[in-house]
Amino acid sequence: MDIAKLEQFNLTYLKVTGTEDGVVRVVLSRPEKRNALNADTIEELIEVFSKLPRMGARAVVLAAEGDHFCAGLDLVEHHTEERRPEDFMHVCLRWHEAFNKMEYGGVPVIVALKGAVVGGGLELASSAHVRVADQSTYFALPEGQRGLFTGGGATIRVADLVGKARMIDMMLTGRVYKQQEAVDVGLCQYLIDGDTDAKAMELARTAAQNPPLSNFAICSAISHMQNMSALDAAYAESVVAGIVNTQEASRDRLEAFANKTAARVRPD
Ligand code: 1HE
Repeated sequence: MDIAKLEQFNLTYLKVTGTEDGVVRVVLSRPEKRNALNADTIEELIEVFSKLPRMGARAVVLAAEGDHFCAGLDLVEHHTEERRPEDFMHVCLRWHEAFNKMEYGGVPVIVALKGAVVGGGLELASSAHVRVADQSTYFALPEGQRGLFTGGGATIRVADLVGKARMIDMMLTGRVYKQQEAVDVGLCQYLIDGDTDAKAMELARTAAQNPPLSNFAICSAISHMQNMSALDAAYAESVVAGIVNTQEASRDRLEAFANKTAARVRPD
């Protein structure tokens, strides 16, 4: 991808930088407010995640400045704006737009977590394809305690990750998950001792080596198929596989396997 094109973004709450291998870093840059999501940040996420796939990004790392990944909805903005129900419904539609661009955009999004991943911050994290946590990371849905309800897709994505019963418990009681328990219930796929940013970059670079068409299918088709009946999903899978599995980019890889020069799948 052409890294220079990333300069076209005019951003206040995000920083976007590219690397030579097509991995783009998107960094939440409002640490003084614990990266709380105000309306402008959501607009910036929509802008960035709408354009990056068409700009040729091969993978994205979503990271954050400061000690906390994201404190969720900007509660102060929400309080000050005195929104009516229809106002907040429109706020939610913009959140959905941003997070759908991430989940269905066809480019792998790896999120580097730390500290609080709460409320809308967990909705944001659950829209990524891979979640990497460290020992400081904790997950919660404090909506019940705040007199709120999730509005950024948690009822779909967080329920998908942890199941309905756990999500309801998190919202009713403010239960916090962290460390190995967070992995065990499905909130993150990696728990590391070191820097989640470095691990997310490593995973993104690995994913970026797959043919873009394969990644497109992995990072959009699976999500779409989950929304379909089993019968329709099986049909859609055959159509996607028909296209992906006959692509030019897979020929060399298959030939390498056939002539025994390709790496084998080993346990370590
Ligand atoms: C904020 C926010 C925020 C911090 N909106 N400004 N989310 C929550 O219920 C989580 C609310 N936040 C917290 O519980 C804590 O701030 C943290 C555990 C994340 C971090 O604690 P700490 O001690 O490091 O920071 P702090 O002193 O609480 O906050 C530092 C500043 O960030 C302070 O601003 P300041 O101007 O007084 O310095 C805080 O006001 C500000 N800040 N979190 C606005 N969330 C689509 S519906 C989704 C519904 C939800 O997301 S509900 C969950 C909301």
